[in-house]
Amino acid sequence: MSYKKILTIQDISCVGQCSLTVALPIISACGIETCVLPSAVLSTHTAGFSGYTFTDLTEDMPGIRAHWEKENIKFDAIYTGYLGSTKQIEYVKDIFDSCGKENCVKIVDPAMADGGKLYPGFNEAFVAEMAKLCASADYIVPNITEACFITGMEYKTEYDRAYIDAIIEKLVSIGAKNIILTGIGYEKGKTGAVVYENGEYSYYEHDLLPNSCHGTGDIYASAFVGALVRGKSAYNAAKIAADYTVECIKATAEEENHWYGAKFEPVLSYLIEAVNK
Ligand code: PXL
Repeated sequence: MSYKKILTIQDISCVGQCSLTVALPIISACGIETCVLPSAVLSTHTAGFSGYTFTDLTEDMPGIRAHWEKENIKFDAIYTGYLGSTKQIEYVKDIFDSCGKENCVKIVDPAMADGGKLYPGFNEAFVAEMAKLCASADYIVPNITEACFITGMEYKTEYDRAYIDAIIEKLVSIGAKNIILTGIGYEKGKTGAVVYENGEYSYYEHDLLPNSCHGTGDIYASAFVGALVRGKSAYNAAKIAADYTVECIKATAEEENHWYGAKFEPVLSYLIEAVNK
């Protein structure tokens, strides 16, 4: 097995099982050296807690990038998640341009919205910059809400294949290359991911569990990145990530009040086995 080194750029929510506290253990479990660049430090995530602290680390980013350049530190892949400011997206583009090895794979999860709404603190200017970042990535992992904000399409909770195909086409027209559109269900009780890779569509469907929990988007994206960087196709990586996320949600359902995140740790062995197959 070739040993790969990835950089992931997203916030540290000290409590809340999301972003870096999820990406670091999950990608490491996939057997990949995982380097981090925290975009911000929050006491908790912003979905359901109130009064959280937020320290923006945007201005640390150019110095960190310059130091890595001086040390000739380069990555096989770069994966971005929740970013703290519009300016930060510009700095991430500089990192894409100067910190990747040849053929570095860039994956962007435009983590900024869910359930038809932007997360607190984001606005249209942020969405516009994020759309540009998506255009410079090799793979993007939006949920349907994020895809609608990026493309300007109407957000719907009930839809058909033509609507989803139109979203994918619009994403491609703004420069997206390979797309994993998550949370797509065409039938009651089902959900799944539409995978658009090298111009071909595929769809992985699975059961929609009755309990949803916060943070599953980050778990999904991190597991997808881990499997992809371990050499799986986008479809197989999307399938592994979906099956693992389902295991996490099932594990979380065992306790009534675990609302702020998903219990991804007790089922990590499931993911490790899948990526090593
Ligand atoms: O799970 C995405 C995410 C990441 N980081 C922070 C968040 C959220 C979603 O609410 O608030 C700080």
